[in-house]
Amino acid sequence: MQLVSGRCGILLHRSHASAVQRHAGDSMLRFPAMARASMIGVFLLLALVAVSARAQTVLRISTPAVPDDWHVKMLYVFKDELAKTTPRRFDVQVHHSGTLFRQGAEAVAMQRGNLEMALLSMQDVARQLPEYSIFTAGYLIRDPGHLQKVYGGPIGGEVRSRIAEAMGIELLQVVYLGTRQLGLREPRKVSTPADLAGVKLRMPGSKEWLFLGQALGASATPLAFPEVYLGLKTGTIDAQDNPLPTLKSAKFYEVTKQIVLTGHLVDSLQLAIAEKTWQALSPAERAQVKTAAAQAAQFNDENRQREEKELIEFFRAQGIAVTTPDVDAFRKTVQAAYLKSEYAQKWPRGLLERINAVR
Ligand code: KDO
Repeated sequence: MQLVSGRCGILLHRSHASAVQRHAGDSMLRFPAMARASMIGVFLLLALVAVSARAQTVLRISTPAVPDDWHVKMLYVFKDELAKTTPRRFDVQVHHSGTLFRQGAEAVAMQRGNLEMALLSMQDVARQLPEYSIFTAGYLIRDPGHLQKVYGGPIGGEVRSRIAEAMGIELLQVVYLGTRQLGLREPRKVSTPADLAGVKLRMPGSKEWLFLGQALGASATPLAFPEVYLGLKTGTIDAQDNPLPTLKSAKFYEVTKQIVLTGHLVDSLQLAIAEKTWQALSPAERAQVKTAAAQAAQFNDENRQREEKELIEFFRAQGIAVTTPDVDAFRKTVQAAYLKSEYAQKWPRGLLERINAVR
């Protein structure tokens, strides 16, 4: 019985299927050609949307910089540029003020696959590759032009390859941060490093930074960037060091009475991307990302250098004393401190001379 009824079932099923096919064939013939074409068009469009939505790469960029900082504005230039050249391919998300990752935690976050992009300092790099503490040394890079030539030439190429290989982080583009000067909460005569004895000089919280503060003759105190304003206001610190555009954007000038133009570090950051994210891009996409990074850097560098010239007058107009110390005395003391430090022991042989020789 079962076998018979089963056969019946199959027969019924087959005849039903052919009826369905006939019906479908008939209605396809009756369906107007225009409507069919537009249905196919809609399907293709939906498929395209689905594919492009799946292929979109999220690029979260973390920085401690505040919204008014050229670095944050620059990241929007990067985002807009990519949106123009590769529409909908990337979802660039700018996370400023250290809200996504705190200052100094970005490199490890990228290495663990928790972050795609950041603005890294060479101090961050030196924590993992001590030989590159050379790039944290005071009075090494002479000016923004020297900085561009060092990173834009063979030295920069070697550094980027080594960092990509050893850290799994690709440095896309060097960006100027500015030339670091001292900002004091109370006026003081500062001519040579000896005049900074006992001054609680805030530095970012890593030993490479603290060493620079000590080399300047001060009593270096670690403090995170977001706490500097309050530190100056309340007197938990006596001074901080940053370039003039940062004094303006982070409003440190409101709690500063004197700026001492030591010019002790021509500072920069590196717009960096996690190797895993980088390798997942096609060669054409990588070129587009690099071009967007270069345009963002140009926007940043021009604005910062212009502001560095204009801001001295602005600060004076705010009643801040802007003084020039014996820069040669600072240079000699700081350079000597680095040369006899444990850092210099680890610098790649001949690199100091090569950097100095870049003209
Ligand atoms: C700072 O904390 O003083 C510093 O200037 C250090 C830089 O390496 C960089 O992190 C910078 O802060 C931030 O981007 C804020 O400008």
